[in-house]
Amino acid sequence: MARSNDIVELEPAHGGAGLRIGIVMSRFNPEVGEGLLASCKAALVKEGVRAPDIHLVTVPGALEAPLALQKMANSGKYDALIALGAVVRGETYHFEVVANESAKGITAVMLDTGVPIANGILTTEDDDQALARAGQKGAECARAAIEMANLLRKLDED
Ligand code: INI
Repeated sequence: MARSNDIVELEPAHGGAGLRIGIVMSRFNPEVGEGLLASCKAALVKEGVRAPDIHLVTVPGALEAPLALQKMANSGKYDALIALGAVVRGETYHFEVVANESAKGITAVMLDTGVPIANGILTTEDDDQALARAGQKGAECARAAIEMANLLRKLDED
């Protein structure tokens, strides 16, 4: 726990046992979404989250993710949430709008509700880039969600 004589550090905790995790996945890029979901789910279970404690909802696109996340955060049922999806520049003339507004919305929900949200909405130039990143990003979000849920619990206890 102690890093040195004069400061006290709360160590990151990576165990997921007992945590309830909500996932909101955009269906806009189904192949990328499924890749993100598979790696995310595998990493959550590997860290000890029980499958029945992982709840998935899907939304049409990344712009709808913040509202679903807000509803889930306000329900009080989840220790952390995860947003999954992709915004691909080659597929939209309003790439910046979708990418920026979805990220802004997700951050706003997290700060307004106090429920951690791992943002796994990829922003890429094309589908190939998104598919290549999906495996890593899904697992990264799972680990970030668990770590932040555990951190908030520790800070509550502190
Ligand atoms: N939604 C995405 O999740 N990814 C995209 O790449 C995308 N593009 O390309 O436009 C996208 N658009 C849909 C948007 O999220 C909303 O669903 C739509 O505007 C209706 O509100």
